[in-house]
Amino acid sequence: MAKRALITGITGQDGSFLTELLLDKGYEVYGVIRRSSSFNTDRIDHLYQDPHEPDTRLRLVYGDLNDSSSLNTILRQIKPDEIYNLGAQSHVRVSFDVPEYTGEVTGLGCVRLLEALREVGIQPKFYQASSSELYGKVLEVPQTENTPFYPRSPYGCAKAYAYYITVNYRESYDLFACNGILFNHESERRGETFVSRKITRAATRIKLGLQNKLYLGNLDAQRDWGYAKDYVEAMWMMMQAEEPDDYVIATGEAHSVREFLDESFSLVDLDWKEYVEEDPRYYRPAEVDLLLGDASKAKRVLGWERKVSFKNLVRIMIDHDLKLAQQELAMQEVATSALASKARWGAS
Ligand code: NAP
Ligand code: G4F
Repeated sequence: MAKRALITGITGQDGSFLTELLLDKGYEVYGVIRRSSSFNTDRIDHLYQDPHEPDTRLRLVYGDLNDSSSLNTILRQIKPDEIYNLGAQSHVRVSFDVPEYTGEVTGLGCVRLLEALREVGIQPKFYQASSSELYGKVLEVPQTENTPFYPRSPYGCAKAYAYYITVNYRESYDLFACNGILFNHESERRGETFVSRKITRAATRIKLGLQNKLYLGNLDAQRDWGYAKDYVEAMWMMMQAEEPDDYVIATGEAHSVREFLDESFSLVDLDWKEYVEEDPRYYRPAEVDLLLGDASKAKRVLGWERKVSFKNLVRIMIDHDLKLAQQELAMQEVATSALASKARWGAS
């Protein structure tokens, strides 16, 4: 019988790649989606809306990490073999604006799900999307599974709660529960307000004359950036290991926002210094200056290694966003010529 996976955060970047991976491996995938006033399933539409070959192994259910009763109902009905808790208010800057809400979803959401498991009386494997933001003002470089945490944002603090409650349920209830401490990972599906995608969208739009300027915050921050597809593979590998454990997933290379700009703009033959302005609106009350991970445990125990380099990651994102900008330009041209012909007919 096919294994059943339940994913919270299925509409996000990682949720969409993980769904593809699990369907490829023969799983039935259930995704928790939130009711929203506009469509929020763009990243997975290609998987369940193909009229020629709709994948009936993917099913979406309404629920919310802030709503215990929905989580109880979902677990009772689905009884999954594996749960991937990827749902979160995941934007660090925004977490300073909505700290309480971030605590609810990103922190308490995890224990709501864990408690729902106990109430329903099932023992699925459990993956918690932990984050390198736990290290915050880093106490050691590079960061490993043993580096103490020092979160620097409401998001980081909420993730710290979720990390420890996952460890606690593993130890208290003999649950197969893992924390993947993932460093930044990006892709062509990354949300457009995260710095990597903000840069690749802007570089390609500026190239085609669709945008003039790019406003950014701290250009000196350094991150260990990998490709999201490689990282969802690590999630799955953790869940297939003999013992539940916590793992750092990272590339072992740090690059600054400035370097991300260099790499992106050079791929479209532009000099970013002519277009980028620093805007204090994007500064954070407390910044995380440097994140650099050591994933040797994941390599040793799971055999996990990243496949996509920093340069290739930026290239994948630029190639994708260039096509997007070309489509945007073509649509603008169609709209302009329709307006022009309307004006001509109107004048005659
Ligand atoms: P993302 O693109 O922001 O996706 C977040 C997902 O969470 C979306 O599907 C969102 O649904 C869902 N969500 C938000 N609030 C929810 C709620 N109240 N109940 C249920 N679902 C809710 O994030 P991502 O980059 O894929 O990251 C996945 C997870 O890994 C997150 O927990 C993130 O914090 C963590 N993480 C990410 C990185 C990274 O570099 N990407 C690194 C370490 C850890 P809507 O589409 O409806 O908003
Ligand atoms: O792209 P970012 O917003 O990612 P950040 O804060 O590192 O968080 C991401 O990675 C975490 C893993 O470490 C995840 F847990 C989290 O969910 C999220 O996916 O910002 C990266 C850096 C920061 O130092 C920020 O100050 O870029 C700097 N930055 C400079 N200008 C900017 C901007 N960040 C954003 N979002 N927008 C800017 O205009």
